[in-house]
Amino acid sequence: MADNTIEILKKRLGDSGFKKLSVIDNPDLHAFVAKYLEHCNPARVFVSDDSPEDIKYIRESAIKNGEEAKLKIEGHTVHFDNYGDQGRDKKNTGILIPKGVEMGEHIETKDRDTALVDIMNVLKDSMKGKEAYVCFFALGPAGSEFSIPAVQITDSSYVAHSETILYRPGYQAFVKQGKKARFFKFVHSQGELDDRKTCKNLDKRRIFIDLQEDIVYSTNTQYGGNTIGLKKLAMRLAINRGSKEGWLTEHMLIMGIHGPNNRVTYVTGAFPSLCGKTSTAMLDGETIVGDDIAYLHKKDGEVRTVNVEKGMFGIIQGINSKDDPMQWKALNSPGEIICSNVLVTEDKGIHWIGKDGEVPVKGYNHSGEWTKGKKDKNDKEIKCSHPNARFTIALKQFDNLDPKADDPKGVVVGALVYGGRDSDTWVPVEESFDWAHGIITRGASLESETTAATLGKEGVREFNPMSNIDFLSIPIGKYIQINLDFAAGLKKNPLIYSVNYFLKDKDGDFLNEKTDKKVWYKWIDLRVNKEVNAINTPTGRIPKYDDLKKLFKQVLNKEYSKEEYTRQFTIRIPESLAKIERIKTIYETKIKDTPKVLFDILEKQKQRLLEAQNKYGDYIAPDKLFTNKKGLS
Ligand code: OXD
Ligand code: MN
Repeated sequence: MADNTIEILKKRLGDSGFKKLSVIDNPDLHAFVAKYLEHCNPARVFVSDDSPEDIKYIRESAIKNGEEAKLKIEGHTVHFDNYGDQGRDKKNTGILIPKGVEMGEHIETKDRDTALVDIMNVLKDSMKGKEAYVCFFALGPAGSEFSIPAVQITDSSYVAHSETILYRPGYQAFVKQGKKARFFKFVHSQGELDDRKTCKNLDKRRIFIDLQEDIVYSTNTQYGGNTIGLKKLAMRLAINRGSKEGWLTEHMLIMGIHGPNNRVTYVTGAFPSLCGKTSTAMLDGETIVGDDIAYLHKKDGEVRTVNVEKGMFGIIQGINSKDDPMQWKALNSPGEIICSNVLVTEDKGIHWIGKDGEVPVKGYNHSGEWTKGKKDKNDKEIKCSHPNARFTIALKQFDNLDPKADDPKGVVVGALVYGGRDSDTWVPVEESFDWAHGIITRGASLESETTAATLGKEGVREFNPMSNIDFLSIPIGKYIQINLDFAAGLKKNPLIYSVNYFLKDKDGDFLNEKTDKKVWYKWIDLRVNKEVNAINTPTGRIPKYDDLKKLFKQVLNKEYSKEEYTRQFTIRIPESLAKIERIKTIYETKIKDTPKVLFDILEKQKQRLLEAQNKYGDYIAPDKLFTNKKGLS
């Protein structure tokens, strides 16, 4: 350790903290911690070595500091973010880039030199009078080649507490790896707090990602998506690192589908927010490995994946006893859970939009004291909870945790799934012809319709390739090329699917029940294991009626009629052609580095659709395509 680093650390950390940090033989780490503690100037510093006492200290500090309050159920606490700080702040989140580097118009960037001066100004003395926490985590399972060590400095006990639930401990990995650790670094300060312990200066929010130093800065915000460094902030660093090393960081769930004879087929799934990602990962009868972020590596000709996290920062809106039995059970049982931006009632119970039972008439929520019908200063009704209210919970609290969730080797990926909110184009489930076709026509063409809950106007299609657009730290064209190249050298490519849980009929009614998705995944398992044929369509391969009829009976004990099948799986030519045009235009006009193959694959799909339209008309029932064995793959 350099002399002045030792001096600063001794002064800032006290004996116990200094000892914990000195055990790690990594001068870069020491210099980083010293630099930001000196600059942010907290009154005290707590260094966690992941011992049960240290974790307990962090948890209790959150209550003592008033960032969390205890709820009626043992182990449950509530946290509030200031009004208007309940979501990812896209505008003030930026990748820092040196002059001359371009990321393209979909990626928010800031000039690196200017932003670093700015952030250092905002961070100066930002922790004054407060305690800072220095915590170590691993992004990925212990002892795994996939895993990346990470250090977080924060003055928020809520952030530190959340991370102990969501991420695996990392202190031992730092000790073991010493100088060799290639770690990510996070500095967060909530800045000044009001008397509700929420951020006072939201106008000074900054979330800056410095790819050059692998550091993310976050200030004047508390919402988890902006502050929990290891979540979406680390994702940007990891996408960038993976792009140089030949592996992928994806916004994907990982789940085990349980097929015949105790077989388990692992699939990953990418869905934009509020499109059924967590409910898919939590399908009953299947097992969960992760619900949000996956690292994918190639190993011995196979694709393997791990969950970067060990917990869930789940959306609580809509969780009810019928549709989400496992989450419902956890939310009603003792155990460690942080609920954020929900309604707290007088008896310290909680309520949220879509919970079973009557909405209480009053309580306390993200807007302060709340009564039914309360309006904000824009005359907008404030619901009992925020639509993006969350709960933070360790996956081990669920009965459906997959036994391989912590396997350092990861799990073998049988299929990748892409899904968005799409009322009129994609059929409920469809297989791509091959890897490149899947990456381009599913992943790179992913769109999702906005919901009333999240944005002003409902039903507007947003382009969101791989559901990763908000987290990219490399230009989109390059990202797509890396996805395409990923299949090189594989012995067996995972299959690629699209799913659509939101298809509607002409009257605007959903064509599927929420639970139907169980069947789509069982069919995917059968396909990956080559146990059923599928019908070739111009856009991919769809299930045969007889196979689905059997699965609906087996899985849901439901009689699935031919009429339902035909309505759901009709190929919609005008809508499919319109989608190709929309996607092509975006890549042609807005993305400078689009790989040429994207246009070739879309053009071929267009030609197949036009040919089919000529032959069969605008709407093609599956039966027309499946008249003999020739239509099968
Ligand atoms: C999340 C998100 O919080 O994608 O996972 O917004
Ligand atoms: Mn997410």
